[in-house]
This record gives sequence, structure tokens and C-alpha cells, in this order.
Amino acid sequence: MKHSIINKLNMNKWLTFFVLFSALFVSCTGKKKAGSAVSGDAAQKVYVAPGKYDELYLFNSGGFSGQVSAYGLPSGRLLKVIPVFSQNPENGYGYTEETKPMLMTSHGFIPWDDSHHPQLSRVDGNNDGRWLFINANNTPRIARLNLSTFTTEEIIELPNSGGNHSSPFCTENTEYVVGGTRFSVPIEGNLDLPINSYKQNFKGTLSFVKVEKEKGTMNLAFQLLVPGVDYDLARAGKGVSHGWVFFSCYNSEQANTLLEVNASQHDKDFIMAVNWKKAEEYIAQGKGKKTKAKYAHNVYSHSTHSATSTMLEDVLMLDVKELKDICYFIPCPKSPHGCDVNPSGEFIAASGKLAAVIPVFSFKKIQDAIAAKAFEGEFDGVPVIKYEAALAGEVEKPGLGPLHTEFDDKGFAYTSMFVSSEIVKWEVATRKIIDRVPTYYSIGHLCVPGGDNKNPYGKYVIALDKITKDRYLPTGPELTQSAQLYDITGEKMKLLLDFPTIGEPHYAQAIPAELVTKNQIKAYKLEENKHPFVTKMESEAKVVRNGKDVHVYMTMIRSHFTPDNIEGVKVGDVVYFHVTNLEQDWDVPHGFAIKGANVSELLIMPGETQTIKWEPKEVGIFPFYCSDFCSALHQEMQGYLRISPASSKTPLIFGTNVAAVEKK
Ligand code: K7E
Ligand code: CUA
Repeated sequence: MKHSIINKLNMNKWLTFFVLFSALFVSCTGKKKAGSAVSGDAAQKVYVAPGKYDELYLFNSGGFSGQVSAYGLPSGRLLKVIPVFSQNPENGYGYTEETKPMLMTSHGFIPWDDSHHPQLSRVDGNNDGRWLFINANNTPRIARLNLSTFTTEEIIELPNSGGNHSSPFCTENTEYVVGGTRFSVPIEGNLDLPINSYKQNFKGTLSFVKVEKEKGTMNLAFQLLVPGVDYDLARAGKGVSHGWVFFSCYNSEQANTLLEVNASQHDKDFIMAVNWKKAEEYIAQGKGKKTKAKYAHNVYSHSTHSATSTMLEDVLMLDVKELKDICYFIPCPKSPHGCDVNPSGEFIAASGKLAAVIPVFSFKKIQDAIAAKAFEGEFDGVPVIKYEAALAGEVEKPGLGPLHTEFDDKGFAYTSMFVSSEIVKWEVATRKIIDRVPTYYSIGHLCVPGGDNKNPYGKYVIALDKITKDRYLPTGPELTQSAQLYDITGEKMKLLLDFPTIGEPHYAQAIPAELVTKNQIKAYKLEENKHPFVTKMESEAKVVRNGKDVHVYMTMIRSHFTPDNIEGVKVGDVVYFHVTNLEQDWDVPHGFAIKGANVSELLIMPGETQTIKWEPKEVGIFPFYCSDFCSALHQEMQGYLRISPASSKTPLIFGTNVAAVEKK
């Protein structure tokens, strides 16, 4: 978005942007930085004493890194990078044989994607701390992370989508996570069509991924075939608006080239209100149509410690042109981006990136308008509700470039302003502006802990900034991106802390720590390990040849491998090290690295089995060792593997502390 937003601004806005931005910049290049003017007690408010836990977890999107990073708040300490859509050399995700299937798609193996929107699971409209969902933006997918292990457990691809941006947004009880396509594309039949036939041939889809209640397993329940525009962001209704989802749409011009100009022609684009309960009724009546589609569903099992990837072949499609009362458009000024629902579910704040106001729509008025057929017409077969009929009111002169809104527990809303680089606090009931604070710089999303829940936690707002300029020590051509923590307990917002982020922090969600810590798994139970190549005792360790394939069943425990001497492997063999960590304590992973292995090392959690595949190309003695400092004798945790010529008759022998046991 860093780029798309900038490009979307017309010259005028650019000018305003530069004037404002240089004003900001001038004011903070002097000795005394504007942003260092934090209140005297700021340090105390973010200080978490050594050995103490933070109050909240913040789950931050890695943006173009494709990962999620977990921070503690208020300290801003980075706790963990959780790999999701990208390979991760810190723990072998996407490199090991067990985790590679997680990155399979209908386009093959994809080792790197772009992620934007972390979304915590909910029960009765409030976060429960079980799962975190996040989108892959480029090759459309939704992932589910399990917060008891901080691992990615499942990824489902979304077919018929081109850019999974308005995704994933979670309904009140996590019945569904939804994802809308950013790019409309031709969907069915002949796909080889001229690009300039957008208006006739390009369509959007909105995907409804059902989430199973207990285990969280996802399946693509249905898709809505919707008019061809760009679906940008979404929020599910809750409370009074439970059963609905709201999507922001731009490019109602249906332009297919130079969108910064051609998609900024109309005075208004749309918010689309979607009645998913209605869609469910139609499905129950058999109105859905099975449509061919190819998409991957990848599941990681903590029982086999392995992932499987299955290719699925069809999806249930509902055409909203034919099934009229599922979708309604509401006009919304100037290329809306964020579309956010307040805690009661009654108000929908929509941020037109180029608009001078923030319109706030009323769910009740939308319902009345639908009942009274207060439509101004249709767009591509979908009724368009009259703007005034749906409007609760407008926030006037909020700032420049409104993007996203989150809510606190006291009836206030916080909107990020990209161009004027600030957070604006306004009262939901009156839409009066209460306060504004600068952000350093160019805020995208913002996050109030629980800010999209029925009962927000409040207390802080976190700004997620695109540009940092002079805020941190320089690091070459690219500077860090950053989050900023503000205290919102008083009427005025107060800046407390800046902290750098991994990748571009599009969106983040925060949750009280105890909701997550109470579910933590400390070690995988060895007796429950169902990995097909598990070795549960040292006495069961072995090396088995099967033609050219050599399977090493290896164990590790402080501070040795079994076996740690292996001979009889030859050039041309394919060696699989299936390594089981026998430890059953918290935080005792061991590593496994062998010279010449060109995939990566392994990092194996207590009770877990992981596999590294190695194809030795030359004769010699190859050392291997543990790569995670695990004990005082970690450096002694090592071994040797002998590789003989392809023609050699060296027998297969292996062992630990035996004069090389001959295989029987
Ligand atoms: Cu505004 Cu991709 Cu949610 Cu970035 S998006 S900011
Ligand atoms: Cu095991 Cu170091």
C-alpha cells in the first residue's frame, strides 16, 4: 500500500502532502525533535522491569516479509517472528520436508508472499486468544496460526481471486473469515480476453471460509460472484449488524489502466453491504452452483509433525446479480480504503483516501433504506442505496488521506491520516473531533487493542508507520519501518514509544497477554508423536537403506546424537535425516546441521521429529552438529558421517559410543 496510496494522490494532493510533510520535517530536524516531546512519565509507562511480562501481545503483519511478528506491549520488545507465507531460516519453516507442503499452491511451491491483515479469532464479538488469521496478498490465501504454539497450522488458497487484500476478516463468532478480491479478473469459461474488456468480462469474488468451532479447520464454504471493481478492505458486522459484512470498493469506474487517474473520476465509489445469513439461506435452498476451481488446502498436524497439501477442485458460487437481496452498494466518497464497524455494530466508518470527510453509515438506516427501496439505481445488477438514506453523519475536516479507524472502550474512534500523518480521535455518537496527534511518519493502519471487538480493551493506540526518516539510526538505502505507542486513557493522546518493526507493519492486532499465555504448550508429548519416522528411544535409532534412499532415524538429547557415527553411505544416495528431539522440557530445542546440506539446518522442538534431505555429491567425512546452544556441552553435541564412492562396498554401520556397530 505504501506505493498504491502515493500513486493514487493527484497532483493537488501531492502538493498539500509536500507542504505538510516539509512543515513536519522542518519542525523536527532541529535540535529538539517534535517527536521527542513525549511526556515526562512516558518512560515509566512503557518500562517493563527485567523478568516481568508485558501486559499485551501485539501481532504485527510482516507486510512484504510474509510473516507475523509478536511483540510485547507496552515495552515494544520483539518476542518472535512466526513464519506464515515465507520460508524462515530461523526455524526451517518451508525448508524441511515436513513444512514444505505449507507453501504449496495451485501455482506450485511459493517461498515468499506479502501479508497485510492479522485477525484474531473471536467468540461473541471478543477475541478469545486461540487463533490468528492472516492473508497472503499476492497468491490469494488465508492462514490460521495457533497461538498455543505460535505456529502456522493451516493455509487455504482462494481461487477466482486476484490479490487477496480485503482479507481475512472474521465474523462475530469466527463462523467465517472472509476475503475479497482486490483485482477483478475474468472468472469462468474463456479467460483469454482483451484487458480492455474489463467492463464486460471482469468479475469480483468474495470468499467465505468456514472455520470449524473446536479445531479451527478452514474450508471454503462459498464464494459470491460480484461486480468487477476493486474490493479493498472489509469488516464483519457484530451485535445489531451480526450476519453482515461490509467491504470497501474503489474503481467503480472499472478502469483497467492508469488507475491513479482513471479510477479517481467518480465522486463516489462504494461500500458493499453483504448479508451472509441470506447467502446461507440460498445455499440451504440449493441455489449455489458448483464451479470448477483449483486451490490448495495445507494442514500442519502437531501429531505427525508434518504438513499435507491437498488440491481441491470446486467451489460453491452464488451470483449476486441473480440472488438480489444478498448485496447492496452504498455510495462512499472518493476511493474508500478502510471500512470499520464500531463496537455496537451500528456504525460503519468508511475512509475515502481522497475525501474531505469521513462518512459514518448507520446499520439501522441501511436496513430501513433496503425495506423502503430507497435506491438511486443499480450498479452491475446490484441495488445502490441513496447516500443520505444510509448516512448517520460525517466527520468533517478530519485531516488528509483518512485510511483506517479503530474504536476504544469509551465511545471514541481513532482514524489514521496517511497524508497529514496523524491520528484523529473523534466521538462516535457526535462525530466531533476531540484530539489529533502527529505520527512519525505516514501512518497506514492503526490498532487499538481489541479495537474491532464488541468490548475493546482500549488503553493504547498503536500507529503503524510507513516512513521513519530521522527517527532511527540510518541503515543504508532502506530505513526501518516503525510502530508508535500512544496512551489513550485521557482525553488527549500521548506518545509513549517508538519501536522498529520487521517488514511493513500494515495492520496489527493486540490482545491481553493472559488470553494467550494460559493456552501455551511447553513441549510436544513424545508419546503422542505419530510422525512416520519418529524414534522414541535411543535404542531404536537406526539407519535403513532402501535402494538409493538412506533413512537415518536419529535422536537428540543433551548433549549427543544417536547415532553420531555413520558409515556406508555413498555418493549418489539420497539421505533423509529424521531427527527426533527426545527432550520433554520447556524451551530445549536442538539444531541439526550437516556440512554441505544445501537446504538449511533443522531446529527441532522438544518431542518433535523433523527431516532434512541431503544428497552427498563427494567422497569424504562430513561432520554434523547441534546448532542451538542447549547445554554446557552443546559444543560436544556433534558427529561424523562417512561418504564413500558410489561403487564402494563399505557396509552400512552406525552407532554412538560403540566401536561402530555392524548392522545385522
Ligand atoms: Cu491500509 Cu494493505 Cu490494510 Cu497497508 S493496507 S496500510
Ligand atoms: Cu543440542 Cu546444542
